Amino acid sequence: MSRVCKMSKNVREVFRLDELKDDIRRNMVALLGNDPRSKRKFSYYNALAYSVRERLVDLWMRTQSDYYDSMAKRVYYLSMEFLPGRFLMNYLTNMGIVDECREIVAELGFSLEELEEEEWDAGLGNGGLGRLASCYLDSMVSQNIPGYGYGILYDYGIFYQSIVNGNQEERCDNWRRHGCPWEITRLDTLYEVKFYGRSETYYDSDGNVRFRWVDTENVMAMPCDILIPGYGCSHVSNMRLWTAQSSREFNLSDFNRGDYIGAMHGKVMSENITKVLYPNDQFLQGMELRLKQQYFLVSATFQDILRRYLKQHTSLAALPEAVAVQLNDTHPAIAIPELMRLLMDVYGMGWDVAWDICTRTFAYTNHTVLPEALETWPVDLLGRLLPRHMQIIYEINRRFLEGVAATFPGDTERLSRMSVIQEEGGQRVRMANLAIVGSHTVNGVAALHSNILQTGLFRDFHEYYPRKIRNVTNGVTPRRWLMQCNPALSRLITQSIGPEWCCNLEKLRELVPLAEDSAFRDAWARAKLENKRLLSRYVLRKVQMGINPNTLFDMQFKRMHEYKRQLLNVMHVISLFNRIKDNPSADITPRTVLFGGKAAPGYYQAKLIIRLINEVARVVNADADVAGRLRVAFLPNYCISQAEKVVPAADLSEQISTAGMEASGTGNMKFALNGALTIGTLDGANVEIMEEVGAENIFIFGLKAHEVAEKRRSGYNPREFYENDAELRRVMDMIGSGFFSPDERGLFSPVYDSLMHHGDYYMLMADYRPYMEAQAAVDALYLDQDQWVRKSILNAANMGKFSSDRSVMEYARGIWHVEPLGK
Ligand code: NBY
Repeated sequence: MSRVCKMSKNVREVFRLDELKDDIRRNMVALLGNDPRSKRKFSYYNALAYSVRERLVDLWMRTQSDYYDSMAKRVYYLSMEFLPGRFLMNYLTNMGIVDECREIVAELGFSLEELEEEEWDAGLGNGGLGRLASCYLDSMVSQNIPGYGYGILYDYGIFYQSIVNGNQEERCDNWRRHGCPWEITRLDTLYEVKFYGRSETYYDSDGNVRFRWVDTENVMAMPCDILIPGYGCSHVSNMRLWTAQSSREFNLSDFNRGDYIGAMHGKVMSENITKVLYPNDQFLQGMELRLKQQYFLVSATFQDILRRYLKQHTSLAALPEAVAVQLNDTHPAIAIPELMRLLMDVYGMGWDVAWDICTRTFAYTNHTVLPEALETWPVDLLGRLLPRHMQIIYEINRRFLEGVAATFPGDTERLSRMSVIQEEGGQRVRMANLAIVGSHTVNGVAALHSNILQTGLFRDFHEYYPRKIRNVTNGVTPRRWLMQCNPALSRLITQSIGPEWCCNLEKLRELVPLAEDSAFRDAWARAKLENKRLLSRYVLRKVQMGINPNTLFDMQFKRMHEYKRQLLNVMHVISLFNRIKDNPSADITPRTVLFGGKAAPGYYQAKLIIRLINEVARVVNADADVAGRLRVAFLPNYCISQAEKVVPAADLSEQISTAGMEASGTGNMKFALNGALTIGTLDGANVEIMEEVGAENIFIFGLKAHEVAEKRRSGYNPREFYENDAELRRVMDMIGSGFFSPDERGLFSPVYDSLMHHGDYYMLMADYRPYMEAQAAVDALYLDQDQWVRKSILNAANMGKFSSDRSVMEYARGIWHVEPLGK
């Protein structure tokens, strides 16, 4: 904190703000080849971006030599996904120069906001898992934890979603088409990544049997760095993203046979590895290209890690003292056999020494218990692409099962459950089992989820390794998710309790007494209203629909998935519609219900629910009786920059997943931090949010995780709810009979059938009535604005725990065993 404060005092000097305007003009000419007299916003955005970036390069190099000189233990956060969103405002915020920059940009004839809008989101992830990785990078560097993010520079990020006739359509996200000023490409650093070939045995000079991986097809990995400035910029780190380049000697034999085009084809194909992000969340598609992407990340990253390590060490024996590797889910778990291969085949170690180093280096974070999301790879596929790794995995498993068998003699069922190789239905490698066996620590992402891991999904492992599976509750960075996205509320908070909250979110507790101060409540309500006005303008621009900022803004923004139950929300909307139609003069709380979220392109049911939302919106918004009381909209292309507009404007945050299925959720944290009240189930981190804000300040409803499990065991009958609840029956019949799809009556039958005929796996029918009652309590409270605003303040005030600074420090102390540098 002291360095932060010092920096902000002389920020003009440190960042040479007096020269910024000239630098922008200079970069317009020198870097972009543009005439500075042109008024193109995009050129000015770029020139500003380069001028901001160049101010950080020095600090970055200084940070790196700090790490080097102190021989600090480094943390490597390996993730197939990062969702940083836009960089410009994040850099300015963390540099503490937003206001200064606004003035300078104004002198050039622009508003900072309009230049901000010129930037494309870096959408290199699907959802929560990728965004968490980006929040953690911000928190690591802000707290002087020496860490790096390692990932893939996809040419095409998460698809751009548009809505055409109510349906989701996907367009490719060519986010770097116009260049990306934040990237620092290392054209001179290339690592070779091998695929295919075979594992060969030979004898070394001492007569020992050794293995080498030969006849491979090679692809080159080139790094591209994006700087990650910490808050106050006392440290600047980077994420290193890999891009695939064909190797020059690719398919030499084809060249030699004179097949020039054939050889070129191979070169071009090899560059496909980093072309596109797989757009699935919570679902595994066992594609060879995906496994190639995973190994590509892992192989290039470990060459880089070992190169850096060996600059300062002569032996790899001390690797776990100098390096901590966090696996963001199992997607990079092939790193475990890869490190074994490097230690044994390249550096000549024996198995036991190598295994000890390996298991002291890795830790694994699990983000899901959904069976369809647990990675398994066919042994055939893995063995063909990575033959030496397959051998090593078999050996890891053989030794592991020997240990289990010794502890639980005769328990063959247990052995087959715990085996890294799944035998039934064709041999497959269970990546979660591999990750648990090869890591020293495994963590879930919220208390409830970690508990489910210990007692459910990973129960056998918890019995075998009683201290391995732990919890680290997720968090979000208050820099982006309050300070940057919500200037109105941030200003008010800083005026009232000072600026320290953004690096010490627990400080928000000082707002608690202010909830009783009516002048403060008025100011709070004004800030929220201002945000709602801004969002209304955005909605008008995006979907040509006017919404009234004085209505209750009810929001559900997240990936579309049946377990997240957007459909339950729709069922509430339809019920409200019916109530208004039945009694047009009824006194009801006016609501605007907004949805946003992408469906995986192959997920039929999720796409149908998007269509349903849009058809319900069409009917509701066109109805004269309903006008002014209920409006519904689906905002296309939910992404980080849209979230920054949506989150600050929410009154009500919908967190209504089937209990036991949402590992944590992080949207729930962002909304509450910005003063939204939560309506939710006791799932994921909602449980802890309730503990923090108090049961009286949150709307909890529905089955609990253990009740869901019991109902599944004892036989759940959704029809019972249909038969006993007339209002529910009417809603279901409207969906099933084509009320919302008059031109295609059977359109929504699959939605109806999933609840009525296919067992309602996510138990919407059971939770409908409790949800309706919780929503009625929301309506009643909203009519009492004074009480509502009080609770809104208390929500934000009690969110200190959910800062990613806290999460990262828990990882640092409990898992990585690193201390902040210079403290
Ligand atoms: O990770 C999410 C969880 O659903 C959420 O509850 C949690 O808060 C968040 C951060 O811990 N998981 C998630 O976002 N998962 C993915 O995006 C994802 C992406 C790809 C694949 C699987 C899951 N994949 O198999 O390719």
